[in-house]
Amino acid sequence: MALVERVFVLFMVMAFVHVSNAAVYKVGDSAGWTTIGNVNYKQWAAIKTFEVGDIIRFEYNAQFHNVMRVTHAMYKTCNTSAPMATYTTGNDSITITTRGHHFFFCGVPGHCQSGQKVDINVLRNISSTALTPSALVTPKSPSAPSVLAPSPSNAAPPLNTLKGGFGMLGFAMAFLALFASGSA
Ligand SMILES: [Cu+2]
Repeated sequence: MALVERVFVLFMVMAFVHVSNAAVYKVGDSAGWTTIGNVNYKQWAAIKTFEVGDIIRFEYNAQFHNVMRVTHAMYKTCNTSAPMATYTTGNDSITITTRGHHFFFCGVPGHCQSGQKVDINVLRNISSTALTPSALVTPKSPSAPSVLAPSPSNAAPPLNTLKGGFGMLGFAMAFLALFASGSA
């Protein structure tokens, strides 16, 4: 029961954090937006879970690079003839406002072809990100501290106990609802 309760509380906390925190992602991390070092922007984007509201920041030397937002067809062929938007400041923050793919590349000749292109994909199914297997597996450790015996790693015992109480109340009500519907 304590385990289920912990998973429930963890899930609630994750769900809360999930909707309230817009993230800022610097494209290429420390390397930035460049053709130097063969930064794998596809790999960079693949390990991130982008959300609507997130900010994508392109940092680069504006003498040598720029940022163009383009269609999928233009992205695939590195076609710079008709970008949907062009950014040239060297420090461009773009807020993602819709789900789906957002294609960007550098419009300087040859740069897109050499890999300076990135696809920011905001998944259309929100629940797929909240229900990652790791979130359900992590609390199964046998050394997980009990709510009744807070360990030093338990940073806020009163809050934890309070949340545990709410979780217990929720389960009690769910059980009562099940019982009531079953006997009707
Ligand atoms: Cu470039």
